[in-house]
Amino acid sequence: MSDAFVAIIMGSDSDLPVMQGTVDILAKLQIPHSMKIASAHRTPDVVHSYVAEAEKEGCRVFICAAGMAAHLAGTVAGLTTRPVIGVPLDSGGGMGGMDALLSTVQMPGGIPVATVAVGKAGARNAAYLAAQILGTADEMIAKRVKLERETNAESVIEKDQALQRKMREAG
Ligand code: RP5
Repeated sequence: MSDAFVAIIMGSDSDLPVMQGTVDILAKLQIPHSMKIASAHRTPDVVHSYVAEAEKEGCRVFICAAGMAAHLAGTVAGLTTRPVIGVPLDSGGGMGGMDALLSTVQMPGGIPVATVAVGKAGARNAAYLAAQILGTADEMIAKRVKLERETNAESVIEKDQALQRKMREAG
């Protein structure tokens, strides 16, 4: 799986700050990835050609992030049989991301988009989910995902220990 990578596509550069969370986790798990700005509405031809190109180059999972009428993940899902993870974003459309959530998740039967939570948590979970998908065929990735889970659990335990100490000190 040396050429295998995860392709991250986002509708706008305004999505980048949130999607940095995806990139950070993929990097931490040592999973090769690409980033592309392409819009289902503004540059549909680019989306079409990029999906074909990415597949040819070894893309195993697509992560698609968009806000408002977020049709990017659905469009990509219609163009590939690779797993597509959709990240709905709150892009200030005045609906708190509900617009993007419904646009991403409500796919017709036969063309699935694995939709994660709106915003930051979703961006992070998209990376973890992509890693778990790749981990079914790559033992090293699976091991790194397990280790990451353990590390995250330890950090919660440490936070609780700190809280308990603080409460004891406060009497
Ligand atoms: C969507 O519209 C993008 O994914 C972005 O979340 C939103 C707003 O885009 P900009 O107007 O900031 O470029 O297509």
